[in-house]
Amino acid sequence: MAKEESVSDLSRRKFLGTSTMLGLAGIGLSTGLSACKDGGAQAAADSSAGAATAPAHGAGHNPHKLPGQLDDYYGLWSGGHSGEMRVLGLPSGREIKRIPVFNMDCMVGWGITNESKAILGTKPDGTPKYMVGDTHHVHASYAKGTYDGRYAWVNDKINSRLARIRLDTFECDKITELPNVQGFHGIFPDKRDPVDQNVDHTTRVFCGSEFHIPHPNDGRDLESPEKYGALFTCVDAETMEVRWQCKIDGNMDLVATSYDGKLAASNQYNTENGIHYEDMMSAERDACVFFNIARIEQAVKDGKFKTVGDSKVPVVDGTKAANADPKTALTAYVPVPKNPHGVNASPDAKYFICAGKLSPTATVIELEKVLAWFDGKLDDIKKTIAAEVELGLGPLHTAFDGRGNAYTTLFLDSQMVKWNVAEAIKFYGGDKNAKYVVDRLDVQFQPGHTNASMSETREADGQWLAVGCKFSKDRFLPVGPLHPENEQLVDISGDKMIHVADHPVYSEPHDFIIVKRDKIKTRQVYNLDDFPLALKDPKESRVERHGNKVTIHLASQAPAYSLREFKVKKGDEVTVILTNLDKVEDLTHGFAIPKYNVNFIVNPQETKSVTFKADKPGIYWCYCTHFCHALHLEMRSRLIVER
Ligand code: K7E
Ligand code: CUA
Ligand code: CA
Repeated sequence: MAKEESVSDLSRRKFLGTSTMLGLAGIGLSTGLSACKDGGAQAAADSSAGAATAPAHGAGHNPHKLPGQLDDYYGLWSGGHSGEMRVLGLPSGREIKRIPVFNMDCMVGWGITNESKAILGTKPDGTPKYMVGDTHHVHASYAKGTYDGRYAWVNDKINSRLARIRLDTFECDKITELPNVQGFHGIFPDKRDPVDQNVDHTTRVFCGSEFHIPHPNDGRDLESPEKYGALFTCVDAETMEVRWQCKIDGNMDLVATSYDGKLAASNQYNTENGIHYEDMMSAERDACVFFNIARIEQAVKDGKFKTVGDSKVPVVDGTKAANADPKTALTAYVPVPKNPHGVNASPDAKYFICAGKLSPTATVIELEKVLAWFDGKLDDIKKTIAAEVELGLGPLHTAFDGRGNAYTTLFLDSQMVKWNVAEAIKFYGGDKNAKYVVDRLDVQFQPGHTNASMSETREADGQWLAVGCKFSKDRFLPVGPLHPENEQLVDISGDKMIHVADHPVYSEPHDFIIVKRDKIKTRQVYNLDDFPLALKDPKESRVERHGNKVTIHLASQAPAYSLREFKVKKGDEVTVILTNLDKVEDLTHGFAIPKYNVNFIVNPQETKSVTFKADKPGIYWCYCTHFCHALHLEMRSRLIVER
């Protein structure tokens, strides 16, 4: 820490004189989280070298980090249809890591090594089952209402898969394909066990599905809407096995969970259960569906379920018609304006906020009242609505600052609106003097998701807001027809929102979370014992043959592989098992074989393997792809394939 302090002291002195040179419009006057001051006029004068849009409301906190200075937050970002997840440092916006998940990555060897293929799943010929993915929502595991740094999860909308990322290594360790659903979109982990209230950490992950499909989807019932359905899926957070599914009316968009663990919620559209585009938008209101998790699990225990097709997963009936009696209902349908999009739980644990999308409103639903309805103590489900207020055009997603304010993206208005939830409730209750809109900020352009630092936890700290703008237009150097998205950073520590930075990102992040850095403890070197195939001593390096199956046991130690050459015969099935015996942090080696589609890295004390058919006789220099040593370029072995 001492090192960092001195860097930031240095920054305080230096920044006063160099703010314009840094080209960071209007943010030069204050440094660090503790030094915010209202420098509006001075900032405007200093911003001649800055961006086209100067901050509207003064200086704001400085998001810039000096060389060697660490960020304050991890940003866990979805990578959209790149299929990956990304890690940014915030507030600087520096990209620290890309985590291959549903995509192939020839740097890491994801989709190439046997270990990654085992996670991805393979076809009978050994190739990955799917090669594409579309990640939207990243959420992390909880304990005591805040992040516990164990896992993050991300969905694949294309192939309905849920992936888990270990937050000690920032690598994907499990992928589960959900049965009988399509358009798996919203996900959210529970925040404590809904059944055993003594367990105060994440136990399950809930998954909504957007597209109706026939049950089973085997070509039989193509045009009969009554055979179609959408299933809400519960996955075990530890085993990653699917525990149960719940059939509901309509399509599910985003998912949120309550802090008491009892309820999950999903915004629903297409109440009409239409299977053609035009049939999906006739009803005036859709719903936010609440799932009573304990009751669903009891129904599963009691055998009150069906199964669909070949799947053995229990499917309970959560449709509206089957759940009219609150005392036994598994689900509650709270009516909201039609085609809602995001649903977010407020950090005070009291409210769920549904963004209207087609309606210019947000609906505030009170958790206590929903629980009261399930207990039969509320005669009308509509009484769960604490407020429904107008915000602007195209509300999509909402973040919180922990001080009672919500921040909602207005896609069509290209704006962030900051509004006060308590005032909105007063206004809705008839107090027309209640001013619930606190501030508006134009963003560039058309925001989808937004999130604030620690916003989805009891520790929402109201420091930073990131806005995922879908269009960057002319905000960055032109690079041809494809534009980057624009992640904008906003200082929300004061009354006014202050836009402080733009960051181009490769298409196309959706949701992200901003996690205080001390919540995450990484391991920087692997443990050799965690890998059954590890070669513990370079002296054990060898070539083993069983029929035409050949296994190469190999180690890397800078700057050499333990075998200088290895011989196989044409037609052999060759498995190379490579252990990186270097123990030093940041000493990664690579292993590439020309013409054989092999490339992957091994981190310190890690073991990985690849299997390929030696179908091309000749000499192939296997070489280290990852710069590791002054003799990195010399680090190679000769693969000899005899004819
Ligand atoms: Cu609004 Cu997939 Cu969360 Cu995109 S979704 S923005
Ligand atoms: Cu080993 Cu480069
Ligand atoms: Ca775009």
